[in-house]
This record gives sequence, C-alpha cells and structure tokens, in this order.
Amino acid sequence: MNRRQIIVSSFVLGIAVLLMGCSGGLKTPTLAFGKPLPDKYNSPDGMTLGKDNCIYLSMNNVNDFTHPAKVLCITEDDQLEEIVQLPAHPETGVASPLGLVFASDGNLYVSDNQSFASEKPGLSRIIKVTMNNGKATGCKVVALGFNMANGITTKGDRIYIAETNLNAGKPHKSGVYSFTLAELNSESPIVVKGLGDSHLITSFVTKNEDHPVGANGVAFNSKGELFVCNFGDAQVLKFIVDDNAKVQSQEIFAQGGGMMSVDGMQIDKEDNLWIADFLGNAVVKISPTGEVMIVSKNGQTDGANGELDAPSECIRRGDRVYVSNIDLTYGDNKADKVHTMSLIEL
Ligand SMILES: [Ca+2]
Ligand SMILES: [Ca+2]
Ligand SMILES: [Ca+2]
Repeated sequence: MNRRQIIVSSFVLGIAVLLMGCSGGLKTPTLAFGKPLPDKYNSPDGMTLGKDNCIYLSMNNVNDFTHPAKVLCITEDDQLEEIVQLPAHPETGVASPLGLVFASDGNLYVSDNQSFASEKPGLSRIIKVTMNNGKATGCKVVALGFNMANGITTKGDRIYIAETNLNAGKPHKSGVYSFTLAELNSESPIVVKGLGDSHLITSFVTKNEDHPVGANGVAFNSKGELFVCNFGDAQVLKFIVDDNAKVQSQEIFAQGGGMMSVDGMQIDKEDNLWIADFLGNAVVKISPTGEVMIVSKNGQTDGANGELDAPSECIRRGDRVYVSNIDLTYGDNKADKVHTMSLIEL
C-alpha cells in the first residue's frame, strides 16, 4: 500500500469502528454494587439463580486464600449476604469453589476445585450444602477424586459436573460426570476414577495446545439439551442425554465467532447461553440457534471502573447480567488488588 492507500484504509477502519460504537454494538459494564469487593471477597466465580431470585455466588478467593472461601448471595436489591463458609480440604487447608447449583432436593451442590490450591491431582470434590429456607444447615463432601471440578448443573434427580482435566496425557482430555442424588447422599462419598469411570458420560479433546483447558461451563436449556463449554477451543458442544444420562447424540453448537475461550455458562429463560470469555475479556450471548454475539469486551485492566477483568462466569437476572471477574493469573491476565464484579444492563 502507498501512503494515500494507508490513509484511506485507516479512514475506512475509523468509520467502521465509529459506526460499531454508535450502533451500541458493545455494552459498557459498570461496577456491580457501585464499588469494588472487599479483600475478603477477592475472586468471585460460579453463580446460580435461586427460587428466591437471589444469585448464589461462589467466592473462590484464589487471589488470596488466607480469606476462607464462602457461598454468598446477591439479594434482589444487590446486597451481598453470606450463606456459608465452605469446609477446607484436609490436605490443602482451603476450599476453592467454582460452579454451584440447586438440585431438586433443594440443596446446593458446589464444585470444590482444588487444582488452584495444589498440583497434586485428584483432590477436587463436590460439597453438598444442605439448605433450609434460604439458610445453610450443614456441609458434607459427597464426591471425591476430581482433578479440576468446574461447572455444575442439574436435571431431574441428577447432577452433572465438568471435569476440566482428565489427566490423560496429550491431547488434553476432559469430560462430564453425572450422578444421581441418591448416589451422592449415601453414607460414603463417591470416588471418581477418570477415564473408564461409569459415571463419566462423555469425554472430549481440546486441540488448542496453548490453552489445554477443557470442559468448563455446563447447563441445560428448557428443552433438556445439555451444553458444555470446551474452554481452550472456544467451542460449545451440545448433547442429547436420556434420563439415565446416556448420551444419544452430540454436535458442535458454536465455536469461535470472536470468542477466544468459553469459561462459565448459564442459560436464561429465553434459552440464550451467557458465556464468560476469560481469555477475551468478554461476555458472550449465544442465541438458541447458535448465533454468537459479543455483548461486552475490553482490553487488559484491573477492572476498577467496572471493566471485565478475566471474567469466569456471567448470569442474567431480569435485564441485568452479573459478571464474576475471577482475575486469576493465567494467559495475558495478571491478578491484581482490585476485586470486582461487573454489571451489564440489557
Ligand atoms: Ca469455570
Ligand atoms: Ca481486578
Ligand atoms: Ca487483572
């Protein structure tokens, strides 16, 4: 290109960017709660909407594990309330919750991902928090042996949980386990064994060797179809599973489209998938037909003004989307001292 061509093409690019801005293509998030989180809440992650319309939130605290991990709720008027402090793992001395979900028994099931606390495989767990009228009445470990327990969801009398790393060499493999509530409520916890375990309903490969991070967000839509995020490949898989959690079919539902990764996922009442793109610093909406829309996105930041800062989960409540900025040191992100959640008005 000569100088004139460069000037013209820069001008055209400038107009295009301006038009995107004018059409309101990307939404600008603000600070949830109008201020940063206190140090005792330093790494928010998984969220689920309760029947009481509170958003239940895993406060993982990986940025400073000296503060114990808790489950909080975001009330309808945006107050943060503590539900329970989770039991520390006997070997690592911490709990490290990611996904959480209410099952049909009314109790909360929480993924405790110990891979942030120790390099030793197999330490991650499922913790059941017994709930009564919005109050936690106890915690019990109901399953053990995961390497990286991550997203968790439910359908009928079953729990489905993403295992982000099956620890099976190259290429990177991950998958989804399913358990009945009855299995999880026996006297002794279930111990999973990885590939070959009868509870593992599917396993798949992540091709991206720069980011060998697999199954992450998991969620069912209103038709009972199961969606699973494959983080490193920026890919969402769709599964048809029967009531016994046998996979009948699977396909790639969405991939790429501006997404750099797919971390936590929640599905709204209109069957839109809401996905946190950790690597892309973005919040993504995927329509029921698989159309990928980047709703909000920004560069690297500490998040002090409400920007997305390594977001790991987002959830819609009414016309607002709440975003957990886990702000974990990974990829281009460096954990910083400003702990935040973002809010996007639709
Ligand atoms: Ca996650
Ligand atoms: Ca931050
Ligand atoms: Ca950061």
